[in-house]
Amino acid sequence: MSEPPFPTPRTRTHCPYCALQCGTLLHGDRETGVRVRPADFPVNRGKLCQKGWTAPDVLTAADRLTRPLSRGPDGRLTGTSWDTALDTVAERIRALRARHGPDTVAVFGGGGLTNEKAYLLGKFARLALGTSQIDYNGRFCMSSAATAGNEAFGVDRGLPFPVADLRDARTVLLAGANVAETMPPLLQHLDRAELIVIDPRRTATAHRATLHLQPVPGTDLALALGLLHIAVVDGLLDQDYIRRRTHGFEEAARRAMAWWPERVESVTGVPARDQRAAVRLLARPRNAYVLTGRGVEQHSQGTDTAAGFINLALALGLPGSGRGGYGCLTGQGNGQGGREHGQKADQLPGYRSLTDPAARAHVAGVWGVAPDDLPGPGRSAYELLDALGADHGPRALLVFGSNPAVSAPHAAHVTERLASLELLVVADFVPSETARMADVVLPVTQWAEEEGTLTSLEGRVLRRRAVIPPPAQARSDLRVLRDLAVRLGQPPDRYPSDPREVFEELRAASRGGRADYSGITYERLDAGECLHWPCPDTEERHPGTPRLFLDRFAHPDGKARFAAVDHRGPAEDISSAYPLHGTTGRVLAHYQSGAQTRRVAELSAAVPEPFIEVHPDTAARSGVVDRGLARVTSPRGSMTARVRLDPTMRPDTLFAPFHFPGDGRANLFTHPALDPRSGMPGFKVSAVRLEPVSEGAPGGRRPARSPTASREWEAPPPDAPGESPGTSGTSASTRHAESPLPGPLSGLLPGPLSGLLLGLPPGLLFGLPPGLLFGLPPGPFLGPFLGLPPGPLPGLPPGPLSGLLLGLPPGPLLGLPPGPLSGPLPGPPPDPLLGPPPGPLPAPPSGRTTPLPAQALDAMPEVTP
Ligand SMILES: Nc1nc2c(c(=O)[nH]1)N[C@H]1C(S)=C(S)[C@@H](COP(=O)(O)OP(=O)(O)OC[C@H]3O[C@@H](n4cnc5c(=O)[nH]c(N)nc54)[C@H](O)[C@@H]3O)O[C@H]1N2
Ligand SMILES: Nc1nc2c(c(=O)[nH]1)N[C@H]1C(S)=C(S)[C@@H](COP(=O)(O)OP(=O)(O)OC[C@H]3O[C@@H](n4cnc5c(=O)[nH]c(N)nc54)[C@H](O)[C@@H]3O)O[C@H]1N2
Ligand code: SF4
Ligand SMILES: [Mo]
Repeated sequence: MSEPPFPTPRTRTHCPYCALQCGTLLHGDRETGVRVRPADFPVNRGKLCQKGWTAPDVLTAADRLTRPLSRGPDGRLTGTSWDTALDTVAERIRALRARHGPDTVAVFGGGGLTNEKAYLLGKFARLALGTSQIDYNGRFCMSSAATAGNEAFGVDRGLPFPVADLRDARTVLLAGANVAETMPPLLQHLDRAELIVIDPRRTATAHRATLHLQPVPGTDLALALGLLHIAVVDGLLDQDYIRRRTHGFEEAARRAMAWWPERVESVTGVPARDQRAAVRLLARPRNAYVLTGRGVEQHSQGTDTAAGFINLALALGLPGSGRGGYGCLTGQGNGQGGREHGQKADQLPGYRSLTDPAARAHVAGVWGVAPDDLPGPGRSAYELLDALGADHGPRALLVFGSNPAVSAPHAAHVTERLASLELLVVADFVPSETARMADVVLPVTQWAEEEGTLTSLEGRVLRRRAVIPPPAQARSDLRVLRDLAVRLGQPPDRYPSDPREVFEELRAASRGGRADYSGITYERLDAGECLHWPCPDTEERHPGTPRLFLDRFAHPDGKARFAAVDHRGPAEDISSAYPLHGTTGRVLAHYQSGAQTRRVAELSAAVPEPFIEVHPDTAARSGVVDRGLARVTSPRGSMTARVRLDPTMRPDTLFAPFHFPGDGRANLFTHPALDPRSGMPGFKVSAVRLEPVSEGAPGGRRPARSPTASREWEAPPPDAPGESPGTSGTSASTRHAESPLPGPLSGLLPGPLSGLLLGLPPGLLFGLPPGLLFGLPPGPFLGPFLGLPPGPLPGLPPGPLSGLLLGLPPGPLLGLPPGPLSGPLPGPPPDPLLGPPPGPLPAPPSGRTTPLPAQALDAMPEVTP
């Protein structure tokens, strides 16, 4: 790999975090620190969110991994040399394989890896390890929408149109997406449209909406069916489009006929009049977009739910019309490219299927092996984690780019499975909770220290560029894979460690596949070309495909497919023992498992600890108080965190972010029930109860130790002498599990919003005694209504409940700016609707100076190494 320029002028690259991949300009060096500016890139147009601004802080995290670590016979992780670390890993892999066969070694990848890394990881697993056991965290993220998209359109590209097209939308339906916190710069493209937001919580995004539908978690499919029902009955279909461009409408519509608005209201709690209003807003302009996020997808019926929303979009004639469409908001930095190049259990590069003989032959040809040398499909992510250390499951796991000890569902079980492994290897740049459990930890380079490509949520391939050299001992993931492969007897030239060389190979491997990158080169990208896949290598330079489906869908007959779906509800319903719906998601300040953002002072100060967001009445009924410690318990386990009261919450629902470790892990209560077709876990709904925890109680003050914990994590001093761990290995029993990080429950107040609300008796807000709303057992809200004809409903219809919530005037409480919860954008918020930031802007992070005016940005020379 060519040396990155050092010190550099300004280097044009992209934010390391989410799939929006905001354009940034970096400059600086290791001594003075890296500074970031937003670039005038089409998706972010000169804006960054709080995470983007502070991303350089992770480069210099105090506990950055700077040398390989290996667990010695005493159970401690200590510094070692690369040779020793890699020799140890290779030797133990060989020994395990000799005893148990190739599938005993598993690989877990991530949607944050560059295209080059994701590609090489898949190749490494299939050839160097010969294992079928590879999957990645995108299974937790994109798999349901991807499955639904492939079935409907014949191809899955999150947004089949550029983000900037949204500016011309008149209506945008955001189903289960909180973009104001998860992709704030995207809001700039939505400020002209009327927004419909479907979310059980009144999020910062819902605040901006013309219409907020606030369903019971896990009932979105019923809602989607209901919206289709209304479109049919009210004559709002695009009949001509349905006839010309689709198949399967009749069957889909037949099922929707059973979902009349009042029945939908009884199941979802969304008033019939709001359902009608939503369809009218969507159908009226014929320039509307239906976008789904994790809120509707992360369910055990997530694929069908995404399909339900695609059905609605098709019925209104939107996808491929050039003036509207359907899209899924892909999440991770390379969530799109990460699902195309072969780190998924059933997949080969170019979005090819591992079971398709022609695909196997093509990729085997590029790799110089026989098709039969490629293993078949393996387990999906949770199934893989669940099988670790079990009788027929893998005994070794290599993790690249994920922190499943925090982010996987049923986390206590997953942690136990990780602890039962004979060999756990984690490549990371920070000591994540998963890395702390490893036998060998490999320190790798970060975004601003490496070259590569990522594919953003709009299918555009982007260049990541190095601005500073990595710490002396850190190696790129590509180099690590190559070094390991060679030790496992592979020819070195099969594993190039130069990203450009890997990309050249990826081009060939993807040629002719659904995600065809063969016409894309580093040269074209570096020249500033805007290239969306598919971009085949044609004689005349192919311009890429910003908009898919304009003439035809990707099925052989060119037509889209309606899906025949029906609502079945979540895997687990509420009961008297677990009377609340527990849902999970994100806050602006933190990213995913928090491994990176919890290490950034500004972000950590914004949201220092986990919390449980709940309606004041629900809190009162549960005996918990604002800022008090409470426990959320499901049949799987409990998380502990402080309570935040929020009168806009559904009283039957609580919310917890999943960004925190230890006892504050929301995933201690989540359900591992998987969508049968995508393997997506139902992160977004579990049956739970809420209870107070006394401050002195075990687990009350600090996160409880995991049962397998044996030792504290002890970061070896960076210059500690290397210590040979030997190759005898450590038995699983001496490996420690995740050790507590400082601070999750350190007694800091959860934030200004709850403080503001504190002290208001619940009655004041709603003028109703809690009993009136809650005295009823949870049953009548759901089951009994299914299948009832429209008309007077027995028991208490949920209408009034949701009506009350939705009908609340946006008074002082609802009108509160989302800032305190979500953290302000640097600079004025993009829309006055959001209100001014709550106070002075947080101090800029160490490496950042005052943003430059836009003209200064234009003047910055671009560096293309
Ligand atoms: N700040 C921040 N931004 C991120 C990330 C991050 O970790 N932090 N991660 C990135 C990644 S990988 C992803 S996948 C995206 C995710 O982006 P989003 O999908 O926007 O994020 P979530 O907060 O997981 O879920 C969105 C909303 O779903 C709602 N929800 C919960 N249950 C239900 C339900 O049953 N039905 C409906 N309709 N809604 C429900 C939640 O209340 C939440 O507001 O964000 C990306 N951007
Ligand atoms: N309860 C609940 N759980 C959830 C979700 C939810 O909404 N609710 N959302 C799910 C979703 S959508 C997602 S995407 C997952 C994400 O959850 P995780 O897979 O845990 O994602 P991260 O926290 O981003 O973990 C990435 C890890 O890899 C490291 N890393 C980053 N880049 C690289 C790289 O290039 N190379 C290497 N070797 N390491 C790298 C980071 O430092 C970090 O430790 O969480 C899922 N879990
Ligand atoms: S929205 Fe924030 S996290 Fe996502 S790419 Fe932009 S700056 Fe980064
Ligand atoms: Mo995600």
